[in-house]
Amino acid sequence: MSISLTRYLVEQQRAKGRIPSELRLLLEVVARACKSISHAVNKGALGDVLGTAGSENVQGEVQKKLDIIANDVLIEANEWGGHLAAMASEEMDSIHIVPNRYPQGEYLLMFDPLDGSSNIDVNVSIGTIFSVLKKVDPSKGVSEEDFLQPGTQQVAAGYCVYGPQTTLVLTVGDGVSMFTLDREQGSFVLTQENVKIPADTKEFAINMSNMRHWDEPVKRYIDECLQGEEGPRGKNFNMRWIASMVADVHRILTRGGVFMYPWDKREPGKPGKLRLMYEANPMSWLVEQAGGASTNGHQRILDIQPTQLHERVSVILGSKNEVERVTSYHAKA
Ligand code: P6P
Repeated sequence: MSISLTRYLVEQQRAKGRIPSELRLLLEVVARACKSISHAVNKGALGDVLGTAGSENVQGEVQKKLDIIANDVLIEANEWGGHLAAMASEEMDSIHIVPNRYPQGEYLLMFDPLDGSSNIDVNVSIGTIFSVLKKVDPSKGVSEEDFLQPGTQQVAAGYCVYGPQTTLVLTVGDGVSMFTLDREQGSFVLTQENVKIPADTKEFAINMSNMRHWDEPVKRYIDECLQGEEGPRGKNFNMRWIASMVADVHRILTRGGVFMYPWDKREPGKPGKLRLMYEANPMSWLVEQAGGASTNGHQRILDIQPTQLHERVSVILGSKNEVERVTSYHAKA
């Protein structure tokens, strides 16, 4: 008998006491928003959703129409429920405080509404990434400072990948579960529980075109992989790079691997390309909950104390033994 997301969350709340009803409501609202985003994404050229919106986001990136559609869907879906105090998004410069006409809750929701948007127009998997924190002091008004908590403070994290299947992947601190959208029922159905990433792998994911810009530890690691079984690793490696973090991480949660978007010399003042609060932190918690590891080359990503809402970070995550190897090369450098 299939278990719906709703039933799974009720059991997490009732049987395991892991999530209060307000958090359960939040997660169900986010899942419904992801269903709406999936519907818009699947329209493609049949809907007025492809191409650019003629604007830029806080990162200075050209916004796609679907970036804005997805952002609006998540804002509108979450404003009225009374479970949230505020939201933060890759697509918005500052936090969005729940308007006074609605009750405010104690949760903070951060998201990248549509990650991998360079893949939208070419029909390659993209996704929504989200992370949930609690307000530091419930008695005070919410501000941007409330969001600046390390990833270890997350109470829920997940993503929804819009690919051949639409799959929601979630953790509330009790392992990682996957839910596939049953379009006939219109509901997410539990399709995998207790996801585990193998500690070893033969597959790495990195944008090889940046090789000349990498730091020495990353060059050493990738060079050893490329030497294959004649080299120090004694085995051949395969490479994948989808340029949608959600799709690359989903592959790693499904069959192992290591994903790297390291610091490079192109913009030395930036610690990396990916954002800490709504990309690296949720993905790092999911990966750790599945037995993997995630560092910035020097420390556990979840331990990083954020100083800015949109700060970036270098990311090395996936199969534990590979992440520890890359991190050890940084320590020796
Ligand atoms: P590049 C998508 O824009 C993204 O933020 C991640 O999803 C992805 O892993 C990365 O950037 C791709 O970057 O430089 O390879 O296009």
